[in-house]
Amino acid sequence: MSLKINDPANNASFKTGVIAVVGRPNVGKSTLVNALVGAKVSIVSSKPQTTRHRILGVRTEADAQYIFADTPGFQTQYKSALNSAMNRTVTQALAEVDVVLWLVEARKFTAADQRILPLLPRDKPVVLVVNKIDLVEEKNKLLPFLESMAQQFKFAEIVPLSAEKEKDALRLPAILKPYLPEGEAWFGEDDITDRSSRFLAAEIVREKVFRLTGDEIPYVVAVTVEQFEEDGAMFRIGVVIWVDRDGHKPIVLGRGGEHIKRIASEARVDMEKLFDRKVFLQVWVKVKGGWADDSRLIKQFGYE
Ligand SMILES: Nc1nc2c(ncn2[C@@H]2O[C@H](COP(=O)(O)OP(=O)(O)OP(=O)(O)O)[C@@H](O)[C@H]2O)c(=O)[nH]1
Ligand SMILES: [Mg+2]
Repeated sequence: MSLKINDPANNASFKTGVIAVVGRPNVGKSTLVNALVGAKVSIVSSKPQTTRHRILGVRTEADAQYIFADTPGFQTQYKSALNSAMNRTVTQALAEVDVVLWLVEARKFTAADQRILPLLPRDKPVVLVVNKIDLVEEKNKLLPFLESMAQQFKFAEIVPLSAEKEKDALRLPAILKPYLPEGEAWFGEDDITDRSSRFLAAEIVREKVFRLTGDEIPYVVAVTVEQFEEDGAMFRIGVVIWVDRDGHKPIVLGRGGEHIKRIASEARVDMEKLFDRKVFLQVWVKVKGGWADDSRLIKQFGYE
């Protein structure tokens, strides 16, 4: 059966709402949004502070449209212009939505999680998602954790799950639906994000840098798209990986360019999957000193 999201007969009961997904870095926000959308609209890595923008991921069902706002992990430990911009993105997202999903990790409630509590709105439903329950070996330890979380705030719902298990994550829409306001769909039934293919291409490259380089490099890297052209049935894409210092460049390139080749080839495979067409990808590495502390460059690189 095809969806008729703008059919007036349906509109009386159609629900559309924006759901902010917030939490400290690395709790699994982007993993969850991707599972709910059914495609990779937001990049994921095992390193904290992977997400730098608010990215909308859209899920459309026969009688509801869920607009999930993935956000950067909120953190107050390190101060830079980039981190302040990321935190502003989180507080703005919280102000503009209908429902808040707050993610914490099962049995790992830290000081960084604690600092999110005062940001939670009192006048909107807040759903607590306790993620990564697959990592809790003794399941009987989960209940006391859920009980202690329930003491912290008046949550609308508490949902333990594993975002990496699609079936588990897909319990959420039905739980959220009662909290969405009635209204027409904002996005077309095939739309999955508000972000352009250009933006997604840059993010895919940034994900590979996060995954394939050591601890320091991901945080001194920004990615811009210099070329994005249709060439017959394929896309020709050229991106620049900006690093902070001359010394970072050889690390990103690797010996004999080994590293950058791997970043480019893994990124190309992901792009071809997401865009469903052949991609010719070129990647350059350039130096722009101090960009993460320069609010002008932060804007230029698209971190508003
Ligand atoms: N074991 C397990 N790992 C998970 C689960 N969900 C996410 N992860 C892992 O947790 C790490 C962080 O996931 P992300 O989705 O990037 O987390 P995030 O909250 O978006 O992180 P930032 O964007 O940095 O704030 C990745 O290595 C994921 O594979 C889960 O349910 N179980
Ligand atoms: Mg993320």
